[in-house]
Amino acid sequence: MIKKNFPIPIYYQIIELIQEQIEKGELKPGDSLPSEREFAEKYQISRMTVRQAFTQLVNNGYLHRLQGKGTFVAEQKIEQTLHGLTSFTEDMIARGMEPGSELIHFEIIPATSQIARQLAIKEYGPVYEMKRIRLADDVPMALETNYISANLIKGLTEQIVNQSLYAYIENQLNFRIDHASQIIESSVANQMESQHLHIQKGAPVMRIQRNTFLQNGTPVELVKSSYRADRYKFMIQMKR
Ligand code: 16G
Repeated sequence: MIKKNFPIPIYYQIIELIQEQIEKGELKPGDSLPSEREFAEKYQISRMTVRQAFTQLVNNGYLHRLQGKGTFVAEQKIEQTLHGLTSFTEDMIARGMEPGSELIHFEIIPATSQIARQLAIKEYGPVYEMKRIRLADDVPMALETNYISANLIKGLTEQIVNQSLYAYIENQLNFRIDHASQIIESSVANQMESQHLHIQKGAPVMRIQRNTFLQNGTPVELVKSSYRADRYKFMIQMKR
C-alpha cells in the first residue's frame, strides 16, 4: 500500500492512507493508531517519516495526541454549508444530530450605540441579550450571543430560546426571516469560550457575526458566535 521509489513522497502516502481509512469509517473517532515505531516497522519506513505524516494529520484535525497514551482518531469536523440562511436547530436535524442549547445568560439591556445602529433601533432601547451554548448530540460546538430588539420580537422567554429562536420568530410571530450577512474570522478561545466549549484557552475558534433581516429589511438579530475550529469547517459553492 505504501510504494517506495514512487514519485509521491512516502509521508504523503501515509497521510492519504489514514485519511482514506477515516473517510471510509475503517478508522473511527477514538480509535488508537499504532505507535510511530510499530507503524514504521510494519511498512519498513523510517520513524521520522511516520512522525512527519502523523504531525500533519494532527495539525489538520484528523488525529490527536494524548501525552503518554498515543495517537487517536479525532472527532471529525462538521461541514457547514454557507449558501442557505438556516438555524442551528435546522442544521443539526438535517445531519441527523440532536440539537441542544444551554442558556447561560438572558436579560433585557439598554442598547449600546453600536447595537442600536445594527438593529436600527433607538440608543438605550430594550434589547434581549442572550448567550447560548449550542450542542450537537450533547457536545458543545459554539457559543452564541444574540441581540434582539424586545419591541420587535415580543414575548421571548428562557423556555423559548432553549428551543429554536427561528422557529419562534417564524411560527409564533409569523415574521419571515429573509436574508443575512455574515463575517467569519479566525481567533483563539478566551477564558469564557474555553470553559463553555470544553477546549483549551488559546485553542483556535472561528468568530462569526451574523446580521439577520426580515423580508421588509428590518434587522431582526445581531449574533456574535464562536465556533470550535476543531469541530467545524465551512463550505461554499462558487460559480463563474
Ligand atoms: C444559527 C445562527 C444564529 C441564529 C441561530 C438560531 C450562525 C452563525 N448563527 O446558530 O444567528 O440565531 O442559528 O438558531 O449560523 P435556533 O433557531 O436553533 O435557535
